Amino acid sequence: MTNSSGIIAAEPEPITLDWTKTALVIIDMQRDFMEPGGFGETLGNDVSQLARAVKPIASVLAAARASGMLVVHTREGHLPDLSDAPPAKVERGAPSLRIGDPGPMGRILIRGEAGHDIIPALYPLDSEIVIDKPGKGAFYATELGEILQNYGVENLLVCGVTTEVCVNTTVREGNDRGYRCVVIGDGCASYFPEFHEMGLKMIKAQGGIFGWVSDSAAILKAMET
Ligand code: C5J
Repeated sequence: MTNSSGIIAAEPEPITLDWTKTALVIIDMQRDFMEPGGFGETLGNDVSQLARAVKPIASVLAAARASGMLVVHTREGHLPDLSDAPPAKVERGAPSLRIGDPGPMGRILIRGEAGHDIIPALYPLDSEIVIDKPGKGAFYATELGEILQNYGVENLLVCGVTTEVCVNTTVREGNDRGYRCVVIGDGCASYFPEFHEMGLKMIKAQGGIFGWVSDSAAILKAMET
């Protein structure tokens, strides 16, 4: 282990990461998912379920900023003309408002609208990377892979919402691209607590088939040392 690395208590087993080759990836902590009146609520979800992830993420984000770790924020959303929103995504289900419809925080899940923005508690610094993604995975139709390659990143600390949708999809994409993905379990949340639980289990099962699962306290401890 070098001075720039740390051992993280994780499941299925501890993992040593070189911090200089690690990025913190915060998935979709947007008002559209976190607050009443946004995309998440239009689908019939109880958005208060997601609030529990904010403090753990804020603590790791503060440590990452203090240490100079690369920080990446993602936002799910679409262009105002919906040219990057497949009809199959827009038309499905029976939401109270559809993607692109006007809502209390602007047009639902549209880039540039208030609801599309990241919540104030986790707002990106100007120096941090913000990836706008049209899909659930952060690698699909974005520049994320190229940016991580340019920075020499090999490991991802992943957190955000929701556990079983955009966090899981991104971890699966990252795993297939060769990244060691360590999910910060208490820094993730779902509208469905049972999906959160199973979403984490799916990642760490079978010897860590998609990655590792840790928590904010363990990450902070490893970063201190
Ligand atoms: C969803 C996401 N749940 N960020 N998006 O539609 O997980």
